[in-house]
Amino acid sequence: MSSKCALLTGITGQDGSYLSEWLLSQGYEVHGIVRRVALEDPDHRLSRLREIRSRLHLHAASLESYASIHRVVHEVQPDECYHLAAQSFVSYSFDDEFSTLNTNINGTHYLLSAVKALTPDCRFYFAGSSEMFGVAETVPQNEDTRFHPRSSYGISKVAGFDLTRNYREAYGLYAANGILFNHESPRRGYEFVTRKISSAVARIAAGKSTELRLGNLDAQRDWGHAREYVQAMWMMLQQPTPDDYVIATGECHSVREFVELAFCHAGLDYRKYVTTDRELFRPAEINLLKGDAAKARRVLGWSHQVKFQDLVREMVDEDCRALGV
Ligand code: G4F
Repeated sequence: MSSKCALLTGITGQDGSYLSEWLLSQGYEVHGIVRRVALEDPDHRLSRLREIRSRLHLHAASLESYASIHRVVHEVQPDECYHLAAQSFVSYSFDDEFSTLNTNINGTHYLLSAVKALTPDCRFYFAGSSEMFGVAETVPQNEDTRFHPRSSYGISKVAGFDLTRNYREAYGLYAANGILFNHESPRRGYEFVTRKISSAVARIAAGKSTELRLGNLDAQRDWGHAREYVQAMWMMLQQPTPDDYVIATGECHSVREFVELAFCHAGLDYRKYVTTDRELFRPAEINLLKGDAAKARRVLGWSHQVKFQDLVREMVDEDCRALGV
């Protein structure tokens, strides 16, 4: 067992909560940066951390303030830093490009800069994304595929990726980039399509709703289980040298397939309930993302175990259970 100390941004989110559980199970002291409002409204904003809250050290700070990030890094003196926080909803990034770019790029820059100044031996993980590939030239995408992002969110992630690699190359920081494809779970936020679907299925099955409005049903994504993906983040920081890794299942499915399976699992025919709404289509869509995680398999020994069908069923079951269906 280790007695290392880890600092997480985005600890209240899906990935942050699973990663915290994993790190605690490995004997880490786990610290997280949260917004002050989260500490004032713990029932709502810290709900994913409910079971482990008493074992965590939470620090109020803002990724928009270098001074506050500097203060927390100075206090915590982490051995490992996992930078997960971001404005991560792609659709929203079309509504407010400025805040997405400012928060995501500056937040990464501030954290890297504070780690370099205060704890240069700290190992740093950046949560890159398959959204960086955008309209990719090749399928599947791996670490050598050129980036062509299609949203300010994707652009901000490319900038974070480049900053992280630059701190590795220029200052010798142990800094690794994960290029994670979509990863879901019952803890996924309701704004993302998988949880929007699973929660709607539960509401319809419970008789509380009769309709689900969606955008592009033909988009295809490579969906894995978040619990497994956070372990890959940790594995990246346990290697002798820092590097960048694609984490994916290598399978892709359309939104329509997700919908069909989710409704079918609850004994419902999706065609009776699902309508498409042009308003929910994105100004620039990514039609197909499929990852090649061969390098992660070879170097990290990581591979996904949870199958697409099981992921969909778990999400629907959890949402139905919460409504007593
Ligand atoms: O669930 P989504 O919103 O996820 P998206 O845009 O692929 O991004 C997610 O995964 C990335 C890779 O890991 C992350 F970097 C990012 O932060 C986020 O976690 O949309 C998936 C697909 C899109 O093609 C979208 O157009 O579903 C399509 N879609 C169709 N109808 C919808 C809807 N998406 C949402 N959110 N809501 C809809 O009604």
